[in-house]
Amino acid sequence: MFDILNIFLVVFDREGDDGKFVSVTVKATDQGEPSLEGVCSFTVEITDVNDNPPLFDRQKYVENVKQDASIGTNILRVSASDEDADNNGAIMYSLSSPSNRQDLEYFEIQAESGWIILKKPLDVSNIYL
Ligand SMILES: [Ca+2]
Ligand SMILES: [Ca+2]
Repeated sequence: MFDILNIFLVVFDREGDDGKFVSVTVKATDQGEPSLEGVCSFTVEITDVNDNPPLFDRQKYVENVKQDASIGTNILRVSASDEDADNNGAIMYSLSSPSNRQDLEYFEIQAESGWIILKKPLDVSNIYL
């Protein structure tokens, strides 16, 4: 005689309350009178999927830079974190400016550290107000 096997479908959240490991106890019960039982347990390690985007510690960074700042000046450092593991949580920084591509000419960013560095002199004579 077989018991009906109930299967519960759950979605594990590795970065949430579930944690990296899930442990379950299995119980075997005989049909004797009185019935006896034995138990064992098994543990499943939840491997990571890339379900978290990098999050910056701020929505917007603002920094003052002197007009005569020299090329190579460290302007500011951005920082993002990602809860996923290994490559899923490894962050590379890059710059983009969809609205004004010329702005990109002034700066470069170190892909791993997040430091933004002055690449071209800031020439106020090019700024028309
Ligand atoms: Ca994940
Ligand atoms: Ca991620």
